[in-house]
Amino acid sequence: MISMVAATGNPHKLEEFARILAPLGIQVISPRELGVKVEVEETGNMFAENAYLKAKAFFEATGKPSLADDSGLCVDALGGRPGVYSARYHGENTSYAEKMAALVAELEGVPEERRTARFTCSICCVLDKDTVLRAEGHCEGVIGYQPRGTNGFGYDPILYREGRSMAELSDEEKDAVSHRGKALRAFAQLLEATLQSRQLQN
Ligand code: ITT
Repeated sequence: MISMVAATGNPHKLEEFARILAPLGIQVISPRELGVKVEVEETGNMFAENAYLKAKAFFEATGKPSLADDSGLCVDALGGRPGVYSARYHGENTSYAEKMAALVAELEGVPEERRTARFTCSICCVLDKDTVLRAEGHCEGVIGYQPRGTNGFGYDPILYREGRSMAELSDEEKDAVSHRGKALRAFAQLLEATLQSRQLQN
């Protein structure tokens, strides 16, 4: 078991990290457990850039391997918006009910076949001062006409796949198809290969 700091202030991401990574032999430690509070300005305009900024900041604050996630919802009919600005879409302090209503309003009149969208998750791990590992995952769907479901978080109720919103899936069902599930499983493989090749070198 290797442990890493979850470089996030989002409790839902923390929960998903723990749920997905524990069976893969990676234990996540919350910043709160370590008593650290790190504010990171997300100045990048790409998911990977912001994930790196967060992982680096937590690594510098704790000296421990740090694992960050930058994610968002990219809507094709909006040229990929809100994308990296998903958390700030329609104002930083608006509720997700308001953000989803604004999104549905922006897509008024757009037919189902052009409502395609995806969640993207970019994972970045600063393992030590010389090693940065990255992975990405996507989850394809369509923007519905109204939010549905109470599981998950954020934009889950508005992204539909096969007639069900992401918020209507159980935790296990979400993790099996989600952007975060895919990115974290790819990351776990990369980490294992990295640690194995180090052992061979020593
Ligand atoms: P940290 O930066 O502290 O990790 P954050 O919530 O600010 O937390 P981001 O900047 O990466 O995270 O913003 C992610 C946005 O994408 C935010 O609006 C989320 O609600 C949304 N999002 C990400 N993953 C999601 C998921 O699995 N389901 C629904 N919405 C998701």
